[in-house]
Amino acid sequence: MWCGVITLFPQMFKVISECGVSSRAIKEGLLGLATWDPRDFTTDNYATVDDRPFGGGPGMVMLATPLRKALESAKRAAPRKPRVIYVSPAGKRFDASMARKFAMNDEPLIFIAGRYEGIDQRVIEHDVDEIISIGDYVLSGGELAVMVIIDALTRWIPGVLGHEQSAPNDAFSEENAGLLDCPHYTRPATLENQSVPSVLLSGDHQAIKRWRKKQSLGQTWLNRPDILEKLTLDETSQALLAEFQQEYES
Ligand code: 9WO
Repeated sequence: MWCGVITLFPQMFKVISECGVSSRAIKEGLLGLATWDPRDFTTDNYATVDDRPFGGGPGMVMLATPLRKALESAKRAAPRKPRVIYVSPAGKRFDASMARKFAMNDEPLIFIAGRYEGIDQRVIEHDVDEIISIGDYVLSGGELAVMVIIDALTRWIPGVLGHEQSAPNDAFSEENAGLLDCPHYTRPATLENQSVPSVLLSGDHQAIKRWRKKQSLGQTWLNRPDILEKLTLDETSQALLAEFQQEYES
């Protein structure tokens, strides 16, 4: 999987290139990550990347030409024809299925992270293939949204996570039928008289699997009923949820 990012703050991407799962994926050659700074593609003495908006109004707009030159350079570096993605609150909402699709398709991606009030609309209309949002709020720049997307899709790249099943067991994964994750515990078994559910210490893998599914159903019912409403539960899951609800309400 290869990702390029057009950004005025390439140093921000050290967070994913030097830390955590994405850093290991890069080291293992499972993820390629490179950044292009539009400032490096300016020709004036001030390295100008923005200008006042036509029609007036507050703030500045990112100039198209440095963006396009940076984008052309990134496209030349991509292993194959890339998909160009602009991140904005106006985009299609990013979710686990999109993350999985990007990772499984292995299509090179080039992200454009905007700053100021945004980028010249002609770049969006003529150079961008897809607009993606990570939520209904405005950040100070697109970089954090790009990092969220890259981190989430990296977990789906085959071989990245130690236990091949980890990503499918993530919350919102299809294998978990889009349910929230179950609670997790680790040593010590007793912590300031707070214990671990005994089933997790039993060694009974069937009972543990049943408990985890029941907890995922219950946590989704409690915290994200909107997700549960969209799901069609089989009889086993319906019975497990009823059992959780009965215990919760007793
Ligand atoms: C801001 C905005 C606000 C409401 C509706 C649409 C919008 N688009 C943008 C926009 O493109 N802003 C630029 C990129 C400039 C300001 C920083 N940018 C940004 C992207 N802030 N927040 C995002 C973002 C990206 C993805 N998901 C959520 C927020």
